[in-house]
Amino acid sequence: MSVRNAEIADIFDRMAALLEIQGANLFRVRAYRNAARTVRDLPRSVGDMLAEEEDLSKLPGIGKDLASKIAEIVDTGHLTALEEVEKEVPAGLVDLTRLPGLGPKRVKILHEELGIRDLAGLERAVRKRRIRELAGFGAKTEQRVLDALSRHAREERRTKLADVEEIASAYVGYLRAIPGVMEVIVAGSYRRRKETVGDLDILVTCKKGSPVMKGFVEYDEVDAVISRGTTRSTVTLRSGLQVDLRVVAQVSYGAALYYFTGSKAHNIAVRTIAVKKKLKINEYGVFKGERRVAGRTEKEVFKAVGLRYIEPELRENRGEIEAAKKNRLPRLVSLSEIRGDLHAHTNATDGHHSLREMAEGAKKLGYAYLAITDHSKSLAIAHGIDEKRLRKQLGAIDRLNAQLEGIQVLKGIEVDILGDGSLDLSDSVLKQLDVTVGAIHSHFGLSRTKQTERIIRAMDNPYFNILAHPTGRLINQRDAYEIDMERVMNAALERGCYLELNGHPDRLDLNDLHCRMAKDMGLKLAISTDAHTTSNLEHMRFGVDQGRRGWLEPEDVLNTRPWRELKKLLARR
Ligand code: DGT
Ligand code: CA
Ligand code: CA
Repeated sequence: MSVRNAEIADIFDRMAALLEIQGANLFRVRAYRNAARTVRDLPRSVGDMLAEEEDLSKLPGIGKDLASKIAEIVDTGHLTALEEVEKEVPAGLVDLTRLPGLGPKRVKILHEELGIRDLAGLERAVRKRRIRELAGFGAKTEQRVLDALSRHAREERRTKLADVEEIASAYVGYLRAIPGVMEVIVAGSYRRRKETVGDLDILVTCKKGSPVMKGFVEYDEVDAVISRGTTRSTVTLRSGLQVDLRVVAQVSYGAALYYFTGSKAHNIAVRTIAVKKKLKINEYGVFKGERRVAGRTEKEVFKAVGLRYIEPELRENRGEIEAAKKNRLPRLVSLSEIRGDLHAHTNATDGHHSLREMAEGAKKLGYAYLAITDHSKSLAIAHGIDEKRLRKQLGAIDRLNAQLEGIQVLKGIEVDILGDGSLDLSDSVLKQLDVTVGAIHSHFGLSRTKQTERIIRAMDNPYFNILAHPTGRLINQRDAYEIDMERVMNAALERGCYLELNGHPDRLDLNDLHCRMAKDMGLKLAISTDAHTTSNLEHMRFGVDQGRRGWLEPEDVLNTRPWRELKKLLARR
């Protein structure tokens, strides 16, 4: 049984959280967190690296001790050190620390004062109104905890797209190797590239007598078989993800793919069109009376109902059907059109790799430019840079650019937007940059009006270019702060500023609807990765997927342009 990098990272994150609740040395806590991030971001499986006898202690943030802990997890599936800590601190408390407003210190108080051990215990305490009695908590905190708990209940069962992707590609690879199997494809929300996925819907075509169903339910990662039939089975995996498999005939492949890609709302709307044309459409094909007129390919299906082909990302019944009828579908942006990345960190702040390594990583992706945008000084936790260190970095960029070929490193910063909307660095240094990315990392709790005005004030600064991760949400982890998005976008338009679509799979911020809103308002977006490692640069594709869900065309995206054009767009009037 192979242990995935994400599982190892989760174990380290759990360890860090429990140690933190315990009040352990912060240095130790940090070490586990950093190791978790390193492992999670590795482009290769740690299991494979160990099998090839690679020295893991050479990885950033991983010493001998952590390397041997990784080896233990790969060998045994668990970590003794974690089990030791779990004897002292209830494991269920980790879930509590993930709720907004509850840090490790507060969780420790909840445990010590009220004997709470897990989410269920927390919920009971909230209902009995016992949280408000605690020193430093109050009725407002209690309400926030209650809100967080109900949100948690709703979101719990949806998994982030990037996590699902790792699981899905392994499963698909395994199914493809079963004798007699022909096509294997994942449909559903996964194919529509939705930011989170409820369950996986895999379609298979195969030769007669192929043992694909048997293979499907006997996969190593399967935890439970929910149902098993000849054409349809459902399992749950160790990760908790549910997977449906459907075996379909080759003549129905396109129709089944179309049907199970959904969305349901899209399907229902198209069925109405079919009915008007006296056609019946289902997962087996498009039928005129008893006769199948289409079904082998998706293109055929669209043609039969009189529509242009609609990309999966658009199939949400958000106007795509009318657009297809009128031949006005957007020509969606694609990854190959991205020419650079406008948000990336180095080890000068909280990134893992050097300036040169990041530049070379971007070059490998075929980019023409990469903006280095490290954190600014007030973000002390990330070792943010002040004017002096930034000037030093600018010199280093000049020297690097003189040496590198085929890639230009742009001078940038991810400058903190302070509580009052001013920027964390002086204009005299911002003036020297190619691009200023501004971001909020504090005062998340301001009112909608105050937060909106704070951001607009930041855009008033003549050197401000791009608002990074505009809502601050972390998927399944932290809600967006409140802002009036339309006002922010209008303010950006008026000032010649832009918004970012952050492609980190935990953020995907803006969401699809906000991207669409920007497009409709004529506001261009930067699709950026916010990379903290060279392999993070590859998150661009998640950003592009999200942008496609928001109907973005190449012209709507800043970084589809060569630098000489982009430069003009960034120059504020
Ligand atoms: P998810 O799993 O919640 O992220 O979202 P989906 O879209 O993958 O939904 P799922 O797994 O329930 O179903 C897969 C697809 O099957 C869905 O996108 C469209 C199709 N489908 C499911 N139920 C219905 C239905 O009642 N009517 C129609 N027309 N299509 C359906
Ligand atoms: Ca699904
Ligand atoms: Ca399903």
